[in-house]
Amino acid sequence: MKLAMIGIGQAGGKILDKFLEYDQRTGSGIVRSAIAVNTAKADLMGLEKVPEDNRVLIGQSRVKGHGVGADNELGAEIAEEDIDEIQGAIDNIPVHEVDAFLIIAALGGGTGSGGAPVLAKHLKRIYTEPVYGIGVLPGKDEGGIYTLNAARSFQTFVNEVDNLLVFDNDAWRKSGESIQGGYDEINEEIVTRFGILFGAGEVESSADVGESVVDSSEIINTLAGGGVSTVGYASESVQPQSSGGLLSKLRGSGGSETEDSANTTNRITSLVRKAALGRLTLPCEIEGTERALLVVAGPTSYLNRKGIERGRKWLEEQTGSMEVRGGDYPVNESGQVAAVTLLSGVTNVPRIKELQGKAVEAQENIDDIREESEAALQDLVEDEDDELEPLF
Ligand SMILES: Nc1nc2c(ncn2[C@@H]2O[C@H](COP(=O)(O)OP(=O)(O)OP(=O)(O)O)[C@@H](O)[C@H]2O)c(=O)[nH]1
Ligand SMILES: [Mg+2]
Repeated sequence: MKLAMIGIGQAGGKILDKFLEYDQRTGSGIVRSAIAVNTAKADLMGLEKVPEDNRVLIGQSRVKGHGVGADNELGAEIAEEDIDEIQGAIDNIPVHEVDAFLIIAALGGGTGSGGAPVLAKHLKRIYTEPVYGIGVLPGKDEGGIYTLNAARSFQTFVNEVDNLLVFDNDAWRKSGESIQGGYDEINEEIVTRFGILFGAGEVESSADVGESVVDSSEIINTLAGGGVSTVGYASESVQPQSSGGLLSKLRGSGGSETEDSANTTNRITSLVRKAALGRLTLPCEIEGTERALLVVAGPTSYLNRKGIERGRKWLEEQTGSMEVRGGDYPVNESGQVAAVTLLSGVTNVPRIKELQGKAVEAQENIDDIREESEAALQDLVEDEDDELEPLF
């Protein structure tokens, strides 16, 4: 499906940049438009793929292009004050050609955390297209303010969007790596998962003969109803399909019958299990999921219908959901078969509960620290009063 993507804050912008790179590399055609919004000028200048005209600096009169320093209340205020500047950039994109908006932000900082919910609310008021969010949670070691920001932003953001797709940095942390290198890899993981998911609805019907190609409306219906979503992924290397070449002649027609065997069926079933039971973008219990979508991507000859149907049924059993859709995403030039499982409306997410508990703690600590420092200041002033006469 075609998306108007808006990255807000530093992480939001970087992930947006990666989506553009992915789109150019794979020809997936999911990014119809890309807009980056930030209070920090340097972050906007550091982007590589987002067109310069689509980079919007907000809050200049308040923070002079230096960011909001993890103050997400200020981030939200600035986004509200400068919403017309953001809308100005959106006015230049062909909204009638997009299937949905996708707002990308990290929830632990200030600009994205505060601004993303404000922007979602604004877009919902103006447009009829669905508005989705990708929200990135901070690592557990990042400290109280990030936790508090993320918990507050999460609560607001999830209510403003049609669906919040969550990625938890904490579950994807790799030890012994520089933060920068780490984020680069993490962003690649984010883009691969969501790229295949949204790319599935973008196959030109004449290009490939998928037997049950996923349509944009199936993605939209799976996300409809709101709540929080998580995505699973697993892939396996295969021989790319050389259409009409010698290899495909030897194998047969290169059509969907070629690899059709118990073997292919089993391979796909295993891949689906690996995707759903492996590391999800937001780890959670898959039982209790409201709706799900299974996408199997790769060369047509490997997209075995029986395997996909078995995988879909298995997902139905595991999630207990009556609404599990499934289909294929033919990518003949690919050297991989991949299964992507979108679990929408998940309910049992320990990380979110923990985040909210920690945030309440952090909130209380911050209040205590404030009260203590007010009292300390009072003491200080009073002590001085005892010994010194004021000058005036
Ligand atoms: N996945 C991912 N997370 C990132 C990246 N950069 C920063 N983060 C996370 O994002 C959070 C900070 O959000 P940023 O996007 O840097 O903050 P911001 O929205 O620019 O807000 P301010 O800098 O406070 O104005 C932290 O929790 C980091 O873990 C990135 O490239 N990828
Ligand atoms: Mg920043």
